[in-house]
Amino acid sequence: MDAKVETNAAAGDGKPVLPPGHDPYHHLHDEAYAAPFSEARVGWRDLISVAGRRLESLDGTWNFVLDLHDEGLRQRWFEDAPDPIGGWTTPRDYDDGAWQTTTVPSCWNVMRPEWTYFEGGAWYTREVTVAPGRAGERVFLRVGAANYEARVFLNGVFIGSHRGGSTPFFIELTGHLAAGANRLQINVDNRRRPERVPMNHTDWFNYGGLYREVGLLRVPAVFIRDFGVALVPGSQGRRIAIDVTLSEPTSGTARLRIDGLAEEIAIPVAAGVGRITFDAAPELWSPARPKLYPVRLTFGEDEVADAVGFREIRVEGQRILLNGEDIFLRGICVHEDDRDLGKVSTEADIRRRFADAKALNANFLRLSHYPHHELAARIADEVGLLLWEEVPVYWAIDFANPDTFADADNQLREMIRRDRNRASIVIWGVGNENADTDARLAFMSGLAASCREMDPTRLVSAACLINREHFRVEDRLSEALDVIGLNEYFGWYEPSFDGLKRLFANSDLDKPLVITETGADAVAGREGRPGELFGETHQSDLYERQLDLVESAPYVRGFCPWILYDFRTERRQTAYQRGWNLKGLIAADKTTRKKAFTTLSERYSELAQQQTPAGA
Ligand code: GCB
Repeated sequence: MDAKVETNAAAGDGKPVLPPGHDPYHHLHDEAYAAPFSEARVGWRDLISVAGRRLESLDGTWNFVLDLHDEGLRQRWFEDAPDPIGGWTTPRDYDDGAWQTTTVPSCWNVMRPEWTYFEGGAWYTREVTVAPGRAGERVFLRVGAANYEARVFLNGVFIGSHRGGSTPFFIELTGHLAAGANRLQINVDNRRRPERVPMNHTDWFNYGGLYREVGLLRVPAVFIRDFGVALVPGSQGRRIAIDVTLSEPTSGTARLRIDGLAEEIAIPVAAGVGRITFDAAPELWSPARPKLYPVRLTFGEDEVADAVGFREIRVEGQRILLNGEDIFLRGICVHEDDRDLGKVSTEADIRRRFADAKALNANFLRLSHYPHHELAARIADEVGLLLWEEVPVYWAIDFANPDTFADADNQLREMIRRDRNRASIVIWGVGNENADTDARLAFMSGLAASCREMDPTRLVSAACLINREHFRVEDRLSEALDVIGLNEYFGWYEPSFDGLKRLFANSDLDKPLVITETGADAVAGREGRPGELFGETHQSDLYERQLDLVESAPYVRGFCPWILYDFRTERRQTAYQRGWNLKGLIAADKTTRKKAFTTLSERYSELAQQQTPAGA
């Protein structure tokens, strides 16, 4: 038990006495202990563009302990001085000097076999020494992602919290920093809860931890918080819009330079915001020619730099047009999951993902079911792949709960803010397989509206379900979408393909449809007879049948099956699966290709030949 005591010299005997009113047993009976640590919550408005900025890395070794009972919050561990145990006058229940260490970024589930299924709180502690900077400089902590809720403490004081397991957050440290060593503690809680996003039921593994990079960012007193550079929709690639948001409601002039396009463009800024459009004729970005332009933006003492591609994506009737040309999305879904690293994505892993997608002759990836590492879209920009990014509004979200909406909306806006300058991203996904209820319609239409408000340059979609009552593509949400995503598992969960024929025959769409999932489990190396479940033959045959049918429906403008690699999911426990979803075209070793990989790559090669140059 913790007794926060002070030595009261006046007491005369040198023994510690309790401060007035302090009850050392209080925390045993206080079930509202967590409430203060959900305050000071940061969100999408607090994000800062890191484009071209140098982050001082805090990755590497941290002290680490699991905290199943939230004792650290109940007993306020963070307030205790980090004295060695031998010098204590009252007992404590923690001793960060005695903990094991871990490496950030990482997931605790893959650190020790006995922690594989741990869901709860954990503490990360390290010293941070911040060298003095220029006068007026501000220092922010940036966490790339922490699943799911994070609370940050500096020098014994709670300074901010964040929820949402796959988007970055910033907390300002200026004013809390001491000269010399500072003690930084981050409490991360990955408990699944029915009212969170995702909720407690998902078909992927709930990894916990500080699993993306952590660093410090120094910026001047007034800095560029956010900026966007994109083609003006409908301008035929002839006009560019730039918008800038400063950290303060200051006025002045921001200056933009785009090498090879614009020498120096002045952007008047009033009350912290500015927006202009100007004529330009950039070479357009496409998967075939992923042209990027170096962009530099300055305001006062601050500068950001990026490499940006210009392209236009829109729908016209049942078609998807990239730079005005019809495109068929030859896709594949992918999770962030690694047998050894869990949810940690390294640059090498992302590049392998994209190299495998290119080997499939794909031009599109659905980054499911949550925002992936930001590097993914940067690399897709560079190598020429189109992306769908989505938020984990998955299955039975608590759609009637306004706080759940606030959480989902914040995650969506954080994703858009983080990635809106990436040409590769063409679709924002607002959900996956949610039942068509009134509450869900209001919730997800609200998310679609947020997408349009934040970013008028991209398409909005969601992976919908088949309407089984009318057996057709019919979902009230489609009104709010540009592209209808459809998950269907004919040939797997529903053995016959007749349903797919019926579905296509019954459906009459005025928008493009993308098959956002289909597939079958197959144990790598287990050939199986035709029709035999969990065999590679059946998986490969399913791809052939699906593509035959899909290609016959004119409004199907993309095929994005499930999934590139086998991935961990504890809800699958047959003799074949044992905690893994085996619908990958490649096994969990990320090397062994199943037969269906070749099948799809051949079919995509044929489709690519029919494609206009932009989508090739
Ligand atoms: C789905 C889900 C996806 C699952 C997949 C499956 O419809 O969207 O998250 O993993 O099916 O394998 O059943």
